[in-house]
Amino acid sequence: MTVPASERPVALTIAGFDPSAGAGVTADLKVFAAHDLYGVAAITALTVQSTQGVRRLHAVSAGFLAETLECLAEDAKISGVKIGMLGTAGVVSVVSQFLTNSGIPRDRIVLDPVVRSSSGRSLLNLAGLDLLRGELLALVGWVTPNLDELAELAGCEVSGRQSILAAARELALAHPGLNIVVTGGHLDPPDDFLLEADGAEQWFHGERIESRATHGTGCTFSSALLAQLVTGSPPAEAVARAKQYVRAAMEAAYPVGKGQGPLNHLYRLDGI
Ligand code: PXL
Repeated sequence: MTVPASERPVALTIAGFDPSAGAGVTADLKVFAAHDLYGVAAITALTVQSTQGVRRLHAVSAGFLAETLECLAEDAKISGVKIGMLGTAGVVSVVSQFLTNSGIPRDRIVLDPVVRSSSGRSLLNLAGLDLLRGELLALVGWVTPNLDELAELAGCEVSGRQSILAAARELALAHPGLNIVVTGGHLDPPDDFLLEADGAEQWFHGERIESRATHGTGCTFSSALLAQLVTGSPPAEAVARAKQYVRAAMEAAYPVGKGQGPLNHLYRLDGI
């Protein structure tokens, strides 16, 4: 589906910068471009990293982020927001304030509750996690935790399918209006679970792909989900299509670097 350029919605990513461009804002902007959206970005933190892992973090000041968000919002109509790595409580607080005043419909705000990089580095401090749970979660319409992140959000152990159901239901009870997608990349098979705000539950079957291109799959899924929501897909269809996109981008990946390589977010441009 091609959206005429004159009608192209603007989507905002609020996330960290990964210089290897597999995760964070750079990945998100590629995902938005692949879905005919115009992407804008507010950076929460700089990282020093490659496909081999995160070496160092540098948080952007809360004031600088607040100015960036204000500057973007007073210029263009923002049709949807994806939120990724936040780093500190100050940043979480700025994002909460921005969402409260933005007028952007809650069902077009997707939070990927990034706690740790796949290489094990902490990307959100404890005070930040507390504020994410206590404040930010109530302002977003969608959250896309993996198993570890679901355990952090619900405050219980999550390992198998039954515990995913229990933790997601617990989280939903505490947050009316929240749609929850648990991404099951670490399950076998890698199925995802959707608990919609109206209580509807559905598993989405996934098949394991043997690939070294796994860097930024969470970022890619959440921004593809937002792109689907902005372009009008209903909840279950948005999840199914975002999952399909991640799979296709992983299957079309080409080698970059010595570690976990990026997905091929722009696979639809191949051969043009
Ligand atoms: O995949 C989590 C993630 C999100 N955002 C940034 C990251 C990472 C993982 O490394 O670097 C900027």
